[in-house]
Amino acid sequence: MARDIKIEPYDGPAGGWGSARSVTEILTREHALTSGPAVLRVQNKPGGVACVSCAWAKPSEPHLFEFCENGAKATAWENTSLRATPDFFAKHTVTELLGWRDYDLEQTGRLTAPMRWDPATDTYKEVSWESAFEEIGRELKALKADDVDSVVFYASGRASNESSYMWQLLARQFGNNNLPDSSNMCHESTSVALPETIGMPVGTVWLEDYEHTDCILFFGQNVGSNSPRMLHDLQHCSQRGVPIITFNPLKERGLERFVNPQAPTEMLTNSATRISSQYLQVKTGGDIAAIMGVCKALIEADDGAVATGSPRLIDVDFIATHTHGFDEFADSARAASWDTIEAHSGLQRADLETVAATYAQSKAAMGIYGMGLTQHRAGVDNVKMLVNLLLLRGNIGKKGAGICPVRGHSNVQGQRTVGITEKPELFPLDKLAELYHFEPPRHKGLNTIETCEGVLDGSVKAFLGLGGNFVRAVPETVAMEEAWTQLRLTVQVATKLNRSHLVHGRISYVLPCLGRTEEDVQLSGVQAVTTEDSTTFIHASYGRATPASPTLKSEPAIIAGLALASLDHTTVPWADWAGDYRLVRGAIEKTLPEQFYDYETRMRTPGGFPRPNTARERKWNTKTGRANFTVPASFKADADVEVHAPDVLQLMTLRSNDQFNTTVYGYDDRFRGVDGTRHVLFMNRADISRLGYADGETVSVVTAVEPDKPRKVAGLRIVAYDIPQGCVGGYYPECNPLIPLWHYAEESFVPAAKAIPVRLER
Ligand SMILES: Nc1nc2c(c(=O)[nH]1)N[C@H]1C(S)=C(S)[C@@H](COP(=O)(O)OP(=O)(O)OC[C@H]3O[C@@H](n4cnc5c(=O)[nH]c(N)nc54)[C@H](O)[C@@H]3O)O[C@H]1N2
Ligand SMILES: Nc1nc2c(c(=O)[nH]1)N[C@H]1C(S)=C(S)[C@@H](COP(=O)(O)OP(=O)(O)OC[C@H]3O[C@@H](n4cnc5c(=O)[nH]c(N)nc54)[C@H](O)[C@@H]3O)O[C@H]1N2
Ligand SMILES: [Mo]
Repeated sequence: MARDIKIEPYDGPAGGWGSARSVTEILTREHALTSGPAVLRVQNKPGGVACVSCAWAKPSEPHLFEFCENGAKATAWENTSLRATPDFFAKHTVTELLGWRDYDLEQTGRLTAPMRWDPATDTYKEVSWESAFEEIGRELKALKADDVDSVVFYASGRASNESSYMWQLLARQFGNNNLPDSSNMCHESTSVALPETIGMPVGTVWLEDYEHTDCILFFGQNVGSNSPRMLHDLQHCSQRGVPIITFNPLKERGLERFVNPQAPTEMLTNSATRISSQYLQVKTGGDIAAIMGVCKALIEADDGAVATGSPRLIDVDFIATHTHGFDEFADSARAASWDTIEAHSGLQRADLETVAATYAQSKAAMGIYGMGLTQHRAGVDNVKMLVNLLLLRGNIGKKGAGICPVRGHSNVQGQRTVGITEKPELFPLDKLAELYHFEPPRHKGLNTIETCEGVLDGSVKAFLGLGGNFVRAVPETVAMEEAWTQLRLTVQVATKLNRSHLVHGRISYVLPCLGRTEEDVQLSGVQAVTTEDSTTFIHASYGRATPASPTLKSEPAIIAGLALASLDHTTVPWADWAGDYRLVRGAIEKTLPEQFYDYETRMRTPGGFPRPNTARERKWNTKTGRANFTVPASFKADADVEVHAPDVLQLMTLRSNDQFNTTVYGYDDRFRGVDGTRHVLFMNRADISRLGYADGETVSVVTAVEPDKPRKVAGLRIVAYDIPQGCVGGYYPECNPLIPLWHYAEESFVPAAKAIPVRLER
């Protein structure tokens, strides 16, 4: 469907009538007007479906409609009545489909039958489940005999705890820890930074803390598009007069103002609530400097208080009792020059001092963040720097305070909890040995970057994906796609067709599965699954919709089929588990009793049950036994790859309001005023004229490092935008060909998707 391109500033709020209209539009387009609303009524409610979109908390006392515009889109996307049947695949060769846009591929609808790529006709052809399992099993056995580490078991963060537990066990019984997951491209910087500093890999904020906080520091997360239900919590805070201080290069509408589409008076009077009280358009990669500025202002004001005998501005008791490394950190803040801070952050000293003054008056502050902090070369230091700021005033382990990483996929956090990790030390392998009588592999597995490297150098020979769209989500698209076709085996468990199914290996299967919104009936009856949200609460989810096709299998059934076909000796009752997920939960409970005791009962608690969280209790599982202040290696998150040339700009790759990761729902990024295209480059007016371009002109963007390796995206239209000078923005995944594979966060291996040095070309 060709659409006119319209680019004009959007002056409406987040939410409001625009959001209500958008929900109706997608239900209509997906032909889901009959099935969609029934699911939406129970979405995120006790006894209902946990939304398949973001991981934001599900309250124990839900709103009448506990879903947002984008949650509704995700539901409609899954409950579409469109179908990609074997007939469809008979009519289109894979080579032809490779020319289609991401949007058009998924718009073909739900996959209905297991399929194998047929080299003779270059099409996907329907096969029986039995023959699929049989051949995949045979291949996996052969690969194992050759090199057990040549097979990768990727998981995208949507799969339930039950599927994920089975998936990790499949990999480990196969013989490796090659369990990369979408988290490797996402919040892995959090999972590295928080254990070192506060001794927990996850955030410490619970939903109830939003009722008690009196200061919010908000970094690099686009709440209006990516976790819109959180706007309700922010709105309540704002209405209570809580300052919300935002650091973001872009003025994201959801962080400016919001009309609750579920509040009739707000809708009728169009009365929006302001969200941010202070908005700082930090340069991309400038957060370490910005936070250092706030810390410096606070510490120096506190030094002044000491000198005059006034009340202290930092929490001296907390620092003395609970932390380590304060003196060194404080000295580094005192030594930092305002010139450097201003240059790297792009912010003014006076504004950062205002932030410090507001923060100094608060009793319970929280730090919230997303990909704007994690997806940088120094993504780990970014997160650690936010911890420093919170520790200065004792804001961890206090009601209304804490650190709140906003997770991405709806169960990405739960997957890690139940064992999807390439780091063997993070999971009780001894327990697995004891429960299932096998020797689990103890050597480190491959993460996402290492998997890509392995595909490029030929050491990875087979890729099994539990959901996701790996090839499209990773950096270095061109080289990756080329190498991908050399894989001996690719197996993708999926709900809809995507590019990773088309850039396939020599033997290739696409195995269609039920989605979480669908009713899942197995031998023992209707099944529930569980997921963990961003605030560490775990809840049950019950699918409601009629499955898209009777041929679909559930993820647990597919994993059981793969396991039985590929493992020679296994004491795991795979088939029983697939027939009754209570048995899987029982197994999870036995593996992790402290977290999952009484699982079957507690999962029904309205709002879910929390995992134990030591940092919340001010018990520090760190090397020092305390919460650690740390000194950042550099003030700029991507300093080591900076290219100092006047025509080089820092590109951040972003999500629109009309996509879920690589799934493109449509071409309307309403809040940013872009309709009808995703091929845009947001650019500061001064940069446009300084470099001799014009608003609306079409350009190519090339990566400004390694000129011998041309990385280029053509056909981007310049959109003059309110963005700091020197920074430009484009959409993910279209801009992924520009990211070198080695451009990742050093400790966490998260691709640095938010600061890529680029140049424009005509
Ligand atoms: N509807 C919808 N919901 C989603 C998703 C989706 O695609 N669509 N994706 C899900 C997933 S997997 C994830 S991980 C999350 C992602 O949700 P976000 O964390 O919001 O991710 P992005 O859209 O990449 O946006 C990052 C934000 O950081 C800002 N930013 C960029 N660079 C910097 C920087 O250097 N510093 C600061 N302070 N800010 C910066 C950008 O302007 C943008 O507002 O959302 C989840 N929810
Ligand atoms: N440049 C750039 N790159 C990025 C990012 C960025 O901000 N910029 N963000 C990164 C982040 S945060 C993430 S999380 C990754 C996302 O990477 P992935 O998680 O790999 O990608 P998704 O787009 O979420 O995967 C979508 C596909 O999942 C399948 N699917 C949907 N629902 C189900 C289900 O219930 N079961 C199964 N089996 N399959 C299902 C569908 O076939 C769909 O096509 O991308 C990363 N890549
Ligand atoms: Mo993510």
